[in-house]
Amino acid sequence: GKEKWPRGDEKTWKDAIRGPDTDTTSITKSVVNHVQTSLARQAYNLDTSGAYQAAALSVRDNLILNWNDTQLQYTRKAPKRAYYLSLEFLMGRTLDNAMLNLGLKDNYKESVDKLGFNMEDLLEQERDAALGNGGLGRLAACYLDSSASQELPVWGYGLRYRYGIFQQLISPEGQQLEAPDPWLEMQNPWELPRLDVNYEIRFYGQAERLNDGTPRAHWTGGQEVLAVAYDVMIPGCYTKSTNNLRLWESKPKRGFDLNSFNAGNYEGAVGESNSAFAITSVLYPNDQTTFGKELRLKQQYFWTAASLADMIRRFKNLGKPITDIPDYIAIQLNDTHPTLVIPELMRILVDEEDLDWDVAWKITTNTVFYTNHTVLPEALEKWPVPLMEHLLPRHMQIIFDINMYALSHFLQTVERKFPNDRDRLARMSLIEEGYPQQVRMAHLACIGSKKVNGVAELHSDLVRTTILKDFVELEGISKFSNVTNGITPRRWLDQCNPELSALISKTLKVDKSVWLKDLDRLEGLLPFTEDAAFREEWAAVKQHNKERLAAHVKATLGLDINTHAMFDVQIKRLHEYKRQTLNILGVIHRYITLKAMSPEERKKVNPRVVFFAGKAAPGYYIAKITIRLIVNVANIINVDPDTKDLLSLYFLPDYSVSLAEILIPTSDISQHISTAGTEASGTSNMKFCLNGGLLVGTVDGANIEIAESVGEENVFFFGHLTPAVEDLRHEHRYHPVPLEQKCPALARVFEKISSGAFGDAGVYEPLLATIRTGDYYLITEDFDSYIQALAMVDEAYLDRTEWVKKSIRTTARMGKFSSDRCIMEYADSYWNIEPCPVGK
Ligand code: NBY
Repeated sequence: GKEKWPRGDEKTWKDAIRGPDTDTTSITKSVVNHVQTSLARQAYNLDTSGAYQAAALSVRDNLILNWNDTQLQYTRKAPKRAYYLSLEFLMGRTLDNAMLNLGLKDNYKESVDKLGFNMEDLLEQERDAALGNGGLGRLAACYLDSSASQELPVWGYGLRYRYGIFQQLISPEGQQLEAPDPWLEMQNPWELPRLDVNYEIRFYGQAERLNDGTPRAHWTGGQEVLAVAYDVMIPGCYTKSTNNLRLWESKPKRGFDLNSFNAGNYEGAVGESNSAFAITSVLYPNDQTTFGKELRLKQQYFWTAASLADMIRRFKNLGKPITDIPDYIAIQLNDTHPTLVIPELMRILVDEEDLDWDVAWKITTNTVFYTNHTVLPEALEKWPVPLMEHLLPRHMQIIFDINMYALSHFLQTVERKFPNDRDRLARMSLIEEGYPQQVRMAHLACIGSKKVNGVAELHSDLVRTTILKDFVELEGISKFSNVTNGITPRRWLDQCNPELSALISKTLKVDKSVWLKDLDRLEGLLPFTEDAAFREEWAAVKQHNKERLAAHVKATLGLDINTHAMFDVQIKRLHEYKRQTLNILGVIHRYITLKAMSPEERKKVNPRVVFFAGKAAPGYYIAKITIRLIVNVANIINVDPDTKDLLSLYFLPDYSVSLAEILIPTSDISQHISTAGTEASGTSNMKFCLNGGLLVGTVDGANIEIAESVGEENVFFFGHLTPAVEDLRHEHRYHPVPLEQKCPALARVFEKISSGAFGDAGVYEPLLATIRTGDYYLITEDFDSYIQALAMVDEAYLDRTEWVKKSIRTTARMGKFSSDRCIMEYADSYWNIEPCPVGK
């Protein structure tokens, strides 16, 4: 119906209401207005940082107007909404992305230009929002971009860490040093504090069952802290739809504890408030390992409780019966980190809404969905029962009750079907026996969810046949499915590789506003593989991107890079399962081989520049040694006159989303070489291929599906397959063969390292020892075939025409890996939500 104006004269309001700034003149006015008022600065002494701030505030105004319209539309239409719960959102920078999604980058560029600034310089002023570790956090960011672009009513919920992932420094000896990332030190124009949106969150205290014939309990006492909302606008691409990412900040419920203060206990009073601030102070920097720290569990509960309270408050505004929750809310768990929403929702429904246990359980299990991102045993979350009992006494009771009631039907069936199958019962329990007992979060997430998915076909199969096998037998296979990961082509092609984006639009004769949202259209490039002029343009773009990176490295590190070499890139978190070691050992092998060649032979060698970047978890000793080895090998080979023009090596410090945006478009080849069965999906593999880089990879994760899409002839596969891995590990353990016998080529590499060629050999010994004994990640098993695969890359690169064709075909066939496809799969087959476009 017609809107009612709250007060005053409708015409006065309408005349005064401002629309977005969409032409260069009004954009310029808005930027200058922000210089004068928001920044309180004079135009004549404006520096680049100020110009960035003013441009960002102007773009933000446009986002806010769209955000308001979108949220109003959601309130009016009351569609079912989905909430993406992730402890990590690795957003990177915002300004460029926002201008592109608004379709206003050219206008802003022109405006900034006329004001005497360079847009590229402005963009460089922005700090990355690095509230994540790696793939899991970046996936969440891509999914937000796609949700808004597809006009879906999806909000993200996370934490507003005062410090993001640590800044990585590399000492001259190759040591990784960690420094804090105070990303909020400068004003952050991309968040809106919502001090009025806040919830009280309880910890500790006592939980007492009422024992009045209901399952209710009272949870009282303990400590309460306040969760305060900060909203981040998420613009869709070429649409008004602008979604919300709500991040929670913790603070004390009342600044000081007046009692202790008056009693003269000033420190104690401040201490209490410090512990409240501590909850959202820092992102835990571990990927793939859990540490069982109390503060981490506090973060998880603080965030899930605040997010759920917020969802339920919004739901209650609809005036629907509480049992309708699954018709209006879908909650997606990004890994097990938010699993506490399951007992928290049960607590609200049972203790506060007074529902029967079974009714509450039905609501919960029709609302929650769980995505698993790993099958590595050390990465599966477990929390000690005593810790959980202490911090969250009521939730611990509920988890014990879920274990009893939810599993009981099945346990009886199991008992009948497999009498005395005690092992099975013990395997499936939410509680792992031991000292102490532990809560298995993946089991809780699984039985509390409507559907469970893995992130690539192979990984989803492994979830079904290994870690959750018993639950597949319990609940049927249809609950367990797959959504192969994807990436947003906005950031990972249009934004990071504008030249390629322009070439694609020109060639397809289709505006990017079309193909960026319908990525299968890239197939239209296929006929042009036979067009020599097009191939030249394609190759020229890659060359320019190499030069852009070289300029960046020169400016930041003072190093000169040979841009006429093949660029070979491995960028990801440092981890033994990702096998950066295999890569660096391969580089040393290449160096030894080159050194042994005559100058004549060397002339036939194709020059190669190898790039590494990535952070190691601060406590990950072996990964840090790997960095040391890479840096010290680089120090030797980059100055060896015999080889430096043919092989050079760089470890680029402080890997980030922004660095990835510069590196990915340069690559001829990139490495995704995990031990088969260990990399759930991988997503940078998709980014490289979308930008016309080819892969060297193992038959693992999404590499497999990429090869299916782009053609196996365009991927350099090597190594053992997943089914062989267990047997090989068994062999290593029980029938060890000396390295010299097993893999002579690798033995020579080890000798070189041990000879002190790369500095004190003792430093590397713990790393080499893991390979010599045990070799859990099968370096020795895959080394020879890895070297062969690299030789095939060299050979293929000699035929440059054919190589460029491969590159074009690869990009052309990457449509499947748009995160738009993923998000529509979640919307249709999981959440059951529909687009809710603005103004319709
Ligand atoms: O998730 C990654 C997977 O390794 C990768 O294969 C996949 O493509 C990507 C997206 O699905 N997992 C990942 O990044 N995990 C973490 O960063 C992570 C962070 C924290 C914890 C565990 C894992 N933790 O327990 O604290």
